Amino acid sequence: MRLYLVNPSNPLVSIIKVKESRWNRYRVWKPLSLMTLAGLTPPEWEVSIVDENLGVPDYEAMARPDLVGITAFTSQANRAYEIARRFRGLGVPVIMGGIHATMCLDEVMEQADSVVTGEAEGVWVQVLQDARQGSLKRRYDGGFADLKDIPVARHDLLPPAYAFGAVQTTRGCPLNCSFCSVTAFNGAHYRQRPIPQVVREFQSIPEKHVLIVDDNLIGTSARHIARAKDLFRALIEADLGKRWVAQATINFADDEELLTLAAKAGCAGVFIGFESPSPEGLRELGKKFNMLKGRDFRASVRRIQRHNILVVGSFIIGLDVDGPGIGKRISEAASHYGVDNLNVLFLTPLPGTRLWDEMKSADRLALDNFPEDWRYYTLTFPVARYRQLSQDDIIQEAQSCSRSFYSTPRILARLGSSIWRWRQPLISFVGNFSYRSNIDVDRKSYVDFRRQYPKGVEAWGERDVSSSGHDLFVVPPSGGQ
Ligand code: B12
Ligand code: SF4
Repeated sequence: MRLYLVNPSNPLVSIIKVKESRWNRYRVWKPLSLMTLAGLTPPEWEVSIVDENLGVPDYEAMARPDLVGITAFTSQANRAYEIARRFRGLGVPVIMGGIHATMCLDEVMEQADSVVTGEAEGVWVQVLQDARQGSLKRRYDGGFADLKDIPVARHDLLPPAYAFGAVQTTRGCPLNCSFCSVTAFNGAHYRQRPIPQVVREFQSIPEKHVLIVDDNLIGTSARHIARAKDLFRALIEADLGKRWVAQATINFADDEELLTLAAKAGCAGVFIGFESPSPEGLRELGKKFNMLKGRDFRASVRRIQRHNILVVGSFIIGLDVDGPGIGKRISEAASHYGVDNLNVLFLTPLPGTRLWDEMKSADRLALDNFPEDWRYYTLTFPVARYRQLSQDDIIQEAQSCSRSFYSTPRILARLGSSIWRWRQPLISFVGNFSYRSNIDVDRKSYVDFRRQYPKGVEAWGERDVSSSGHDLFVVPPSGGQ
C-alpha cells in the first residue's frame, strides 16, 4: 500500500522564496507533522513525504498512491484543496488533517474524503486500517494526545535540503493570547513529552541545527521550569553536538540556572513574542503576562544574550491602539530592547481564535472570500479592517518598521556586537540579511496584492490621538497589571 503525505506550499510566504532571496535558503524548516504521521504508520505502508516547499513535484510522473494525506495551516488551505482535487479526480482517497482542518471542519469536509481533527496519535493507525478495508469514515477526532504516544518522527524520509531539523518536547500553552490558535488547538493544559523520548529523537535528527517547535518551551510555572531544566540536563548529558532554536515567553530571562543549562544544551537562539511596545497593546492582545513583575525588557534581553543566545523579537502591527507612526515605534522599541532580529507581523484573525470571533462578528474581515482568500492569511498581508489604519497605511507602517530596524547602520551595529561578544555571529548575519532581503520580496507581493484588490480598505474606526504614549521602553510599567 502506497501512502503520500503532502505539505502544500503557498507561494505568497516570503521565506519559501529561495530564488528571490538566497538568504531564505538558510531558513527552510522540516514539516514535523508529516514526519510524525509517517512515524505512526505501520510498516506495511510504503510512505513518501512530499514537501512542496522544496519545489512542486511532477505528480504525473509519480506512481499512483493508494491514499493521500494532506496537512495544512490556514495559509496553505487553497493549495491543499488543489492537490486534493487532483488525487480525488484519479479516484485516490484523500485525508486532510492539521490546524486548518480542525478549525474549519465543514469547509475541509467538502474537499476531502475524510478529515482528522485534533492530534493524530490516537487515531491514525485506525484511519489506515479503515483505508485498507475501503471503509474510511468521514471524520475522526484525535483530541489531545498522550505525549508518551508521540513516535520518533521519520527524519530519514526527507532529503538533506533543510537548514533546520525539527523536534517537539511539549504541546499546549498555559497562556491564551487573543490572536493565537495554540490554546484552541493544543489546549491550555501544558503537556510534556517524556525526556528520554525527546533525547532519543534528537539523536535521530540528521541536521546539525534544530527547531524545537514547542510554542512555549519552558512554560510559566515553577513545575514547568523545573522540567525544562531536567530536559536541558538530559541534552547536555547526551552530548548531541546540536545547536537549537526555540520559542519561549520572556520569563526565559528570569532564571540564571535555566539560561546556563539551555546554553550548555545547545540553545543558539530564542524567539520571543513581545507583541506590542505599549501596555495598552499587550492588554488588548490578552498578553498581560509580559508586563508582570515590572519587567524591564532591555535587561531581560541582555540577560539572555549574556549566555550567547540570540533573541528574535516578534511584534504585531495593526492593533486597535496602533495609530500612524506605529511602525517606527516598534522598530525603536525592538532596538531599545536590543533584540538581534525583529519579526513584525500583521494582526490576523485566524479561525478558532478569540480575535477571529471578535472581528468576524464586528464585520472586520476585509478578505473573506473563502477559501480563495486563505492564501493571504500568512500574517504578512492586511486581511482585516484595522481600527486606525487603512490597508495602505498598515503596509507602509510595516515596511517602514522593517526598513528602520534593518537599516545598514543598525545591522552593522548588531553584527559588531554579536562578533565582539561571539554571540552566534553566523546565525546573526544570516538572520539580519534574510529579514532585510524579504523587505523587498514583501514589497513586490504588496504591489501584486493591491493590483488584486485595487479598491483598498479604509480604517475601520476613528484615530485615537491619546493612544500614542506609554511605550514600555519609555515608561517601564510599575508591574502586576
Ligand atoms: C513549526 C511551525 C512553523 C514552521 C513550519 C515548519 C513546517 N514546514 O511545517 C514555520 C516557522 C515555517 C512556520 C510558518 C508559519 N506559521 Co507556523 N507554526 C509552527 C508551530 C510552532 C509548530 C507546528 C508543528 O510542527 N507542530 C508539531 C506537529 C507534530 O503538530 P501538528 O503540526 O499540529 O500535527 C499534528 C496534528 O495537527 C495532526 N496533523 C497535522 N497534519 C495532518 C495531516 C493529516 C493527513 C492528518 C491525519 C493529521 C495531521 O497530526 C499531527 C500529530 O498529532 C505551530 C504551532 C502549533 N502548535 O501548531 C505554528 C502555527 C501552525 N503556525 C502558524 C502560522 C500562522 C504560521 C505562518 C502563516 C505565519 C508565521 N509567520 O508564523 C507561517 C506560514 C507557513 C506556510 N507555509 O504557510 C499558526 C497557524 C494557524 C492557522 N490557523 O493556520 C500556528 C498554529 C501558530 C499560532 N500561533 O497560531 N510555522
Ligand atoms: S502567543 Fe505564545 S504565549 Fe500566547 S497563547 Fe500563543 S503560544 Fe502561548
